[in-house]
Amino acid sequence: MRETAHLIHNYLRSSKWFPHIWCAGCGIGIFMQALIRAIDREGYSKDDIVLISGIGCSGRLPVYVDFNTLHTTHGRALTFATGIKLANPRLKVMTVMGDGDAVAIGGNHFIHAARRNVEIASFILNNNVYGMTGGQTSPTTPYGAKTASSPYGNLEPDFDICRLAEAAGAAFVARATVYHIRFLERLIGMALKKKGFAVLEVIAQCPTHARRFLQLESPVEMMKWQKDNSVSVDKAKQMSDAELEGKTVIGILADRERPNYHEQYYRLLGEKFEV
Ligand SMILES: Cc1ncc(C[n+]2csc(CCOP(=O)(O)OP(=O)(O)O)c2C)c(N)n1
Ligand code: SF4
Ligand SMILES: [Mg+2]
Repeated sequence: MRETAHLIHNYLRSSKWFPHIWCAGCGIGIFMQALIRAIDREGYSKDDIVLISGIGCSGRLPVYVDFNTLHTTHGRALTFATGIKLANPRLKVMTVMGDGDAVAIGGNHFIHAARRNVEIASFILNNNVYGMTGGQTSPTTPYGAKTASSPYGNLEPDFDICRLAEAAGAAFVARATVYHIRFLERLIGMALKKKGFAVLEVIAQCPTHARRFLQLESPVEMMKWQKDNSVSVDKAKQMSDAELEGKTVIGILADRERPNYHEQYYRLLGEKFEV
């Protein structure tokens, strides 16, 4: 394990952009630490990696890390990422998106990036809410939750991001929480190495907005909830639907080989135009 000082010096724009904007106890910083550690452990050169985000609290992450970075428009991280991967396939392309960013406004881009199997490691920080804009309902807000935009209770059923990704064709689909940080780090490493569209949903608490409707006392309680309510994929296979109610299944949910988009694209270019 590399020293913390080395990680801070090497990977954070600490003299330029800090202090960061995140609230005390937010899960996004924990993910950022796991991402940096995973990148360092896998030995990627900073020049060979690109991190792209949309807009949101999670979308702010590329501002703080010293890779090639792009902070784009809400819901469009995957469109920029697809263009970058096609223009320069040698780059390791990653996105970080919020739940709203990825599957509300960006939902169509998400489905089609999975269908095309573009080689992007896609990290979705699911805090069950629109954090940045003041706590509105997102597609992963629980049914019945009282939020800024559903003061009498959310009438929409919530969405399973991983099931959507798997059905749409993603080559790698996994889920982790920020509580299980070492496990999270390993899954980030696996997503980075996948030669296709890799989706890692990360359950990350928003203590400022989601804490109230999840009826939890503090960021610590939110992380304790992640610990107490998570079950591994293997354990989940032994459990009934009733036993799985309210649980978060963590681990690898899909891992398969499919032709990826940029390799097919360059093969076609070579055949037709001798590029
Ligand atoms: C086209 C467009 N529509 C709406 C917004 C306003 N907006 C900014 S962030 C956001 C939602 C953020 O929620 P999420 O993606 O879950 O990220 P979080 O802040 O929770 O990390 C919205 C609606 C915008 N910036 N651009
Ligand atoms: S509003 Fe929520 S998601 Fe945004 S920084 Fe604060 S705690 Fe984190
Ligand atoms: Mg969110």
